Amino acid sequence: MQTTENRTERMDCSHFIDGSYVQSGNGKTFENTNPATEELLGNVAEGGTEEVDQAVRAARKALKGEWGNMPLKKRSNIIRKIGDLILERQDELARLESLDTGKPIWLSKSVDIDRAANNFYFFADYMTTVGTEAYQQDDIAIHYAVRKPVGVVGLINPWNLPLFLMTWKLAPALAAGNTAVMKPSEVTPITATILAQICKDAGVPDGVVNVVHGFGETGAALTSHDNVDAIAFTGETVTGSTIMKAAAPTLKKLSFELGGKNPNVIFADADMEDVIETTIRSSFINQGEVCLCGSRIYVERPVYDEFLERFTAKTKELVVGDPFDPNTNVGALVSEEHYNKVLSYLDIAKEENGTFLTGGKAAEGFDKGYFVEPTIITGLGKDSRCVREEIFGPVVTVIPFDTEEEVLEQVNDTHYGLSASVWTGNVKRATRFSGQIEAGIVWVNTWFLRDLRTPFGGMKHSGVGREGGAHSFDFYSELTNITLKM
Ligand code: NAD
Ligand code: 6OD
Repeated sequence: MQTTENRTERMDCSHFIDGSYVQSGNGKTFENTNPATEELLGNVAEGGTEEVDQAVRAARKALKGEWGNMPLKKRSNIIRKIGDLILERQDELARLESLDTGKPIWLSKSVDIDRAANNFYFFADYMTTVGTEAYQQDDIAIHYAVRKPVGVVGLINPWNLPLFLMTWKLAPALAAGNTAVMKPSEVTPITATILAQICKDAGVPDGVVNVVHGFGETGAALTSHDNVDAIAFTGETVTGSTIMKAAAPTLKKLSFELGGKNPNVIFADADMEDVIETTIRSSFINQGEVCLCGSRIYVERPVYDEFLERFTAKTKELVVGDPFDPNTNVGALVSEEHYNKVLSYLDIAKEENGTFLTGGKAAEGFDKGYFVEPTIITGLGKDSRCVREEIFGPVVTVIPFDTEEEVLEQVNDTHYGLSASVWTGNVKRATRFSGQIEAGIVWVNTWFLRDLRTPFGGMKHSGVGREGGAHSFDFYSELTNITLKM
């Protein structure tokens, strides 16, 4: 592969416990590789129950210390400062995020790192405005609620948007006064390691923010730990189910953002220019590794041919390549394991007699790295595995429809319920149709347009609870209702 700059940089990752970087007690590490070059990026400390326990003890102690008693304004200023320091280090963080994930550098910079900073800015402001409830009961009593942190929270995250998603949990957790133990994905450990130091540099006291690296077993040590009060998890649906079982004996508070198989529904009266431009993004951005990507595309029959022709032409223009080349649209998939999973679905589509309008194979011209061509498949029925299962790669299926009723049935015929996009110029239909979709998020004539105050999350097998604004804040808070008899 041609590269645009020297990327032989190495970054070893240690745990961060009680304000210091530490190795595992038994010295265990694992290797982290660059998915675009297959070169070693560094060694990562592999934590077990011992390191998780140390981090939880540090977090518990820190709750009772300065952090637990810090005036609101001071805590808000520290949280804002974390956002500032992220932006100060934006180029470095973007570079490391792209090395670790394989995503294009322009995307890391403009979306991942920018949003990571904004997560802190948003909650630094939000925490200074939020109130609680109070009720006057005639002349009998006043009831009012007092907000407290939940305590020690475990934050477990996936590899697709590593810093973006970790900060989406850490920012509200800190804003609500909690202390945290973060468990980043073993596939992308780098930026969380740096985030811990950034928090310290911003003035977060030792023990408030901790990182323990490792695989699923490390996460499991956190979910079953009896001194952890809540777990916020983003990842696969089956992992969510395992965590729910593991957390049951200690009755932890749980928030889950899980998998999706999101539909895009395109009616004939939609603005086709806008549809094509946005559908290219919603299909292939971040190599299709965004939980909100619209991987099932339904198109009303009168515009089916036009859509396919224009969408195929635009997809063929996408450049698959070096994440550090500014012209790259689609980088490398995150790991060999994930690459093999995505390729296995392309084999399934062939067995199911799908027609490939683009792609259908690993991208050519790369001796190393996990590159897959953006792939459009038609001719698959509603029971096809490629239409029903989450592939989480640059692969979409396109299916025509004739009536609103018929497409609604297909849209909702899934265990998933994360998001959907509806494209129509008819406001009445937009309102009627979007209200009937079984998903936590529906975008009309757009995709992934975010306002951090809105409820974010999935229904059915796509999640438990909502994040965003008041929803995050409530998850990371406990309320005590106090009744004052008059
Ligand atoms: P994953 O479930 O395999 O891993 C996620 C995290 O959980 C990792 O840190 C992993 O080490 C940890 N983990 C694994 N087993 C565990 C266990 N038994 N106990 C505790 N922790 C455990 O997911 P992934 O492959 O890293 O990420 C891709 C998935 O994430 C996709 O399904 C995608 O849809 C989903 N996702 C959802 C959202 C959302 O907002 N709904 C956002 C991003 C990604
Ligand atoms: O925008 C967000 O807040 C969010 N959590 C996005 C998740 C994207 C999943 O890949």
